[in-house]
Parts: sequence; structure tokens; C-alpha cells
Amino acid sequence: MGKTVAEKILAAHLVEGELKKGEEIGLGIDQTLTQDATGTMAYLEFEAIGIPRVKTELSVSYVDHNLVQSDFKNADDHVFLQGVARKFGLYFSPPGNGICHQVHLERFGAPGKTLLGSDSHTPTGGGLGMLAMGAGGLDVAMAMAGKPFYLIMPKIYGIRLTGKLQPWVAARDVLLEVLRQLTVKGGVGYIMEYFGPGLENLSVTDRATITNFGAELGATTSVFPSDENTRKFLAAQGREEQWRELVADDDAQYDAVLEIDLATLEPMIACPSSPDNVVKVSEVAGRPVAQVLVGSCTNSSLRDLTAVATILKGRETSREVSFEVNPGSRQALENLTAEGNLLPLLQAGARVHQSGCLGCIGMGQAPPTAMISLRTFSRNFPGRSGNQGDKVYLCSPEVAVASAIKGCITDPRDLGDYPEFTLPEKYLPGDERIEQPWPVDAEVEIIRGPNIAPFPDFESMPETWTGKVMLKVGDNITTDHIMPAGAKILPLRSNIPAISEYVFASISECFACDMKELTSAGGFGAVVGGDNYGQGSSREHAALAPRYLGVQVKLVKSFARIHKANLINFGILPLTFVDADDYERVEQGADLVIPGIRQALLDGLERVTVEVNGTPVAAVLDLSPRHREILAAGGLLNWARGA
Ligand code: MIC
Ligand code: SF4
Repeated sequence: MGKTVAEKILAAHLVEGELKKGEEIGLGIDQTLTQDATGTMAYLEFEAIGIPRVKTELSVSYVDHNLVQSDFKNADDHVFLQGVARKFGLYFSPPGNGICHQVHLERFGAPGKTLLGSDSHTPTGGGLGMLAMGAGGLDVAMAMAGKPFYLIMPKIYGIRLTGKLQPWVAARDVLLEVLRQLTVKGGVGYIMEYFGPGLENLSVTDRATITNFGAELGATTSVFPSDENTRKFLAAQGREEQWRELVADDDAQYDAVLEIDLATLEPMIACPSSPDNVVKVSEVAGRPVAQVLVGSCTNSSLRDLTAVATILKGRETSREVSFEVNPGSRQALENLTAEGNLLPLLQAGARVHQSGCLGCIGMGQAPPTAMISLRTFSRNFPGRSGNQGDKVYLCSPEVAVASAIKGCITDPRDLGDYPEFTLPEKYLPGDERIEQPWPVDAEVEIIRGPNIAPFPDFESMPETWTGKVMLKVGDNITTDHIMPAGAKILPLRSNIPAISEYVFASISECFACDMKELTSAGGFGAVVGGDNYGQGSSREHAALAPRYLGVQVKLVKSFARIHKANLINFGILPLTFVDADDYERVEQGADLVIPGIRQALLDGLERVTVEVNGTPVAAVLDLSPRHREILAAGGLLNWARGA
């Protein structure tokens, strides 16, 4: 039987297990990336593993999230990360150089390779025909130490594209349509693989927008073939020798197929406050807008910025709108400037910022109270912008700029003919500031600021677990709910005791206080949740910080992939209800007992009884043998040290 692109890359990197859907496999990892908000912890973990130098073909440490230096914390982390990169043999991309996914696509990604990144939007690399996956920092640290990356062999969801996008309709609209149809949990357990005749009309940057935004489907990753368009992109980057053709066999089989005729798509928009709350722009046109942000790893490539600049030539943005541009990379900004396209942005009133994540992760750029903010970003989870009750919409650069001009949500087709623009045949590389790995014998001192706290120790799983339900939440709880980001909290990412004070801050008055009261009396905590628990970011802090507070069990209807892996890595037992209706029977404050849990894990039992105030509720232990040992040991680092 023929193979899909994903299956070919998986087969070429398989080091443990068999490629049987639903079973655990171990993959060799060629490249890794980290960003600063997850990277400090990942490197503290790498140090704890005790390997002198990274063992991958290539590993890059990026600084792109924590750019606002309102005190010493973020600045200290940047210095720490530079020292770590020098000591352990990584490339280092400093602040201002760009968003990890955009820079990696431009300078390092290559067809057929595996990439593991401590950020959920790592699938951006799938636009180049690589198998690029997001994971928690500890999994990335293990990959840097030369260990396999373990995952459950996903199914393949084929998305067959035909036709060609109409003028003013963009790559963003393709994925908005997929999200509209499949929702934020539609991709769970799948790799989304794109095929069909429509592919030839999508450039690598278009494809990367699609694979990047595909993270919001909950998919393991998304991938495009490597074809002539891929060769062109690599040639423009001066890296044509890294091109190789990689396409699906004609008789490849997909586990599910969705057909999309690109020619039928219209400009779309995701309404507050979920990326799958999608409607046609024409349905919400006319709503007044206070802020328009073009940027983020989804839509801030040279193509996107050039489109925006070209549309703005001879036009002005509304004075009622704060129109802001966050270039994805130094390369994009350099080339935009060299082509004369920065000037139209400035003349149209744009506030042009440094390259980086910025408002996408709430690092500045919060919108005004109760007013609409339109963003070319990937997430509009409640409060992520920095304001509770925010009204954030997600859309293409074309919709964003048309709305900035008119001052209200606007179907860009109202602007008339789509203006033509071209991109350079050969890009300025824009990587002047990327540091090469230092030689093995270089003398390096790693400087640690006072906010960088050591990795906490955790105890192993007891024979019988006893605890209390400290919080009950509903469906689609995001890691932004569990461990919020934003300019105030992000600087604490390298300090688990300090950041744990903010766990569930937007949901509960003081979850950390409640947990402290419980643990000081010798108790432990559990959280009960609905479907798709832990969607969104890969931040392992959403597992690590609750664990630090004494949360040891999560009992939910279903988990998002990366979050479940992070829970296991830090020794939190991920249980799902056998009967989803039992969710109603477990109230906040209930006492829980799980008799014989340690032995149940080690004996490979697939079900366990949770006594809820003395009444039995059946729960599933959906875990591989490796997961079970890790959980019994109290987490991956404990297990690796003992193994
Ligand atoms: C995000 O978009 O939520 C982030 C910030 O990039 C995260 C990583 C993090 O929380 O540090 C992600 O997507 O994994
Ligand atoms: Fe940065 Fe936003 Fe992309 Fe996350 S989604 S990596 S915060 S730009």
C-alpha cells in the first residue's frame, strides 16, 4: 500500500515501536527549537539530564516571547539562554531577530526532517514538508539529549485541495474554513496532510500559515508535500541544496478526507473567543474596530507584510484605529525595507514594532476596554490579550488592513481590485545576528539571574492516592486558563514557586491559596474537567506549576495531546471518565480515593476505580507502559535518573 508524506517521514525516523495507529512509537528527532518562555525551563531540565552537548543535527534557542524588559527578569533570561546555547552547542537567535517559527522556516527547516519544538505552533515547518511537532520543554530537552520523542501513532486526515483562491481570499481563510467544519478538537489524534491539485497555487509561506494555524485543530501536526514551490522557497532563501522532493504515493490511504475547493472560499473571520467560532466576514461587517494587529507566527511573513503595504499605498488607516505591525522576522523586515515597502506602512499610520510575539501572548498591545481588536494571530482565547472580557477576532492580513482603513470590520473585496505585488527572487538572509554553535572546548560561564530558580523535586506515586477536588471546570479549558501568560506573569517562567501563585488565576479567586491550605494539612489536590482539557499552548508550566502546588490527579472527559504528555512528564495522573455522564457526579470539594493506583499503573490495568465521597466512579488509564513507569516514579526526570 502506498504511503502519505507523513508516513514516509515517520517510517524514516522510527526508532521504537511499530507504525500501528493508536500505539506508542519512538521517533528520532533531527532538529529542535525552543523559545524563551518555555526555553529557560527546558534548559534547566537539559542541565539536570547531565549531557555535555546537544546530540541533534541542529538545535536553535530563540528569544521572541518575553521581549518587554520592565525589570531584570526577562533580560536575565535572555543572558542565561545565550550562555546555555554557547555551552551546549546550539544556534542562538537573540531578541528582535524574530518569531521562532518564522525564522526557523526561513533559515533552518528542511523537507523530510523531524523537528520538535517547545511551542505548539512548531507545525509551521510542515509548510516545508517536514514533520514538525510541538511538545513540552522536557520532551524537547530529552530530544536534545539524543533520546527518541514518544507519541501515539496518529491517524492521517487528508485535506484535498482543488481550485485556486480568489483575489482577497488568503491562506488564512483555508484554515478558518477547516476550523469552522472540524472545530478546535477536530484534529485530535490526527496528522493533517494536504494534497490535491490546489496545492500548486499555494506558496510555502501560504502553506506555513495553514500548518501553523492547524495547531488550533488540536492535531499532532500538519504537513504539505515538498514540491517545486518548496524548491523555489529554499532557492530564495539561498538553501536550494536542502531541497528534496517528498510527495505522497498515488495509492496513499487517508483515515479521513475533507475536500475543499479553494475557489469557493470567501474572506472569513473567527469571532470571540475561540479560533473555531468562524463566520464569513460579510456576516459581521460594519462592527467598529479600535485596534488592528498584523503579526504573529501565523501571518507576518514577507508575503503578508508586502500584501498589507501594497494595499495601503496611497491610503490611510482610520484615526479611530490603532494599526500595528509586528514583523515575523528581521529577514521579513529587512526585505520589506529593501523593496521600499516600509514607507507605505509608516505613511498609512502604522505603528511598526520589533519582530517578535508581542501582543499575541499579551506582551503589550492590550486592546481598549470592551472594544474590538482584529488580529492576524492564531488564538483569541478569553483574556489572552491582557484584558478580561476582550473582543478579539482572528482574520487574514487582507481583512485586517481593509478594516483598519475603514475603521470597522470590512470585507476586503469592497476595496476594489486586488493590487499586484511580487516578492524578491532571492531574499536578504537577515540572519546577521544568529549565533553559530560555539566550539566544544570553548570556555563558557552561564549567568543566572536571581529569578532563575532550580527545578523542583517531586515525590513518587503512593500505593493509594487520597485527595480532594479543588476545582471543577467545563469543556475546552485552555492552558491559558490553567497557567496564564501576559506581561506580568511570563517573566516568572523560570521560577516555578513564583509562577505557581497564578495557576487558574482567571477562573478561581486564589487557587494557589486553597492548595497551600490543603497541602499544609498534608492533603493533595485533583482537578475535574470536560472535553479537550488543556488545549492550546505547549507550556509545560500548566502541568509543572499545579504539580508544585500539590495537584496530582486530573479527571476529565478528554485531554488535548501535548497537555496530557506534560501531565505525565510531571507525575500528574491523567484520568478520563469511562462514562462521560459521571462528570456530573463529581463535585468541587469532593473527597477522592484511588485505592491501589501505583500497582494498577505498574500492572498495566486499563481501568481504575475512583471513590468519590465513597461512591465508585470508573476511570480509564489510557497510558503506554513507559507512561506508567514515569507516573509511578513521580515524573520523567525522576524516572530518567532512576532508569
Ligand atoms: C502560545 O502561543 O500560547 C505560546 C506562548 O507560544 C505557547 C508557548 C508558551 O506558552 O510559552 C505555545 O503555543 O506553545
Ligand atoms: Fe508567539 Fe503567538 Fe506564535 Fe505563540 S502563537 S509562538 S505567542 S506569535
